[in-house]
Amino acid sequence: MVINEAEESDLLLDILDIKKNILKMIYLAQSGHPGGSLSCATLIYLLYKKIMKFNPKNPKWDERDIFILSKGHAAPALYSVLSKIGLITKEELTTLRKVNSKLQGHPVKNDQLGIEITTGSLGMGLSIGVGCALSAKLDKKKDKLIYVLLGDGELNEGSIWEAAMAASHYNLDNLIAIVDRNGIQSDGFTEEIMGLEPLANKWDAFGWDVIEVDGSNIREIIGGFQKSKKTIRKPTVIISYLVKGSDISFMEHSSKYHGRAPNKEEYENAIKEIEEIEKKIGVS
Ligand SMILES: Cc1ncc(C[n+]2csc(CCOP(=O)(O)OP(=O)(O)O)c2C)c(N)n1
Repeated sequence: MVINEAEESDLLLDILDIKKNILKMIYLAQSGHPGGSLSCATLIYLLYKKIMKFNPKNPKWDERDIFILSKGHAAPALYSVLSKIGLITKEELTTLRKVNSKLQGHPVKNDQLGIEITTGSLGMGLSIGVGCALSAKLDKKKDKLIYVLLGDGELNEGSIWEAAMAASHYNLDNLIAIVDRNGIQSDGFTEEIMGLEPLANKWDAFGWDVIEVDGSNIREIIGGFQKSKKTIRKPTVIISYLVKGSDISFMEHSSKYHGRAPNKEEYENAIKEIEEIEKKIGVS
């Protein structure tokens, strides 16, 4: 699948719109996780828009691929993408974290909205993904793929590595883990808190096929996902190098906005920064 320049611009503009909604939701709620939502927005959107078998008109379609947001605190990114593809209304987005809202701070399974799995307690998603992948194999659903998005800080959880062992033991080539390698967790840099490097070698040693991509490059991400579909008898991990708080200068490369909502001035400045990028790409 080759994308031309016009399509690339359209995708970039969609992603910027998704980022504006992430900021708006968290600003209105005055609570949430902007940094890690902004870093992974591109990955989630490309999965739904270009990669996964998924029909927004029938989110319960039995043959669909499954997306599990293991780093559940990035729920605003998932909700904004689901809104972009028509499953969540813009009004609903403004209810983030409100009492009785379907859009809680971490995803709660909801078949109508396309939210596959309840997550938020880090370290669970890959084990759930192993279960879904095994189940698809048992059901002889050869083309059903399971995608699990993990944070790099989340890799501190021992259960991730138990699941990693199981996935290669069972030759789960229908399981694709994606690591949001933004290098920062709640309170600082991953390499200072619990070093992960050499991360690619670790996954390789656990029996996984490893693909590394520049997560700011749409073509590279799509290429990585396409390559992952060709892996045989092994699970695949895509380590995606990303920027925490990406596209907002004062949020980038910092843990300050890991779990802190922007105030009014910060919110307005963040939106202005995105509008500037939109102008450069050529939004009318
Ligand atoms: C089991 C568990 N422990 C602690 C937390 C609190 N927590 C939420 S986000 C986070 C840091 C996650 O870092 P990372 O995976 O790198 O996320 P990202 O930078 O991609 O947002 C922590 C410790 C949690 N949600 N679950």
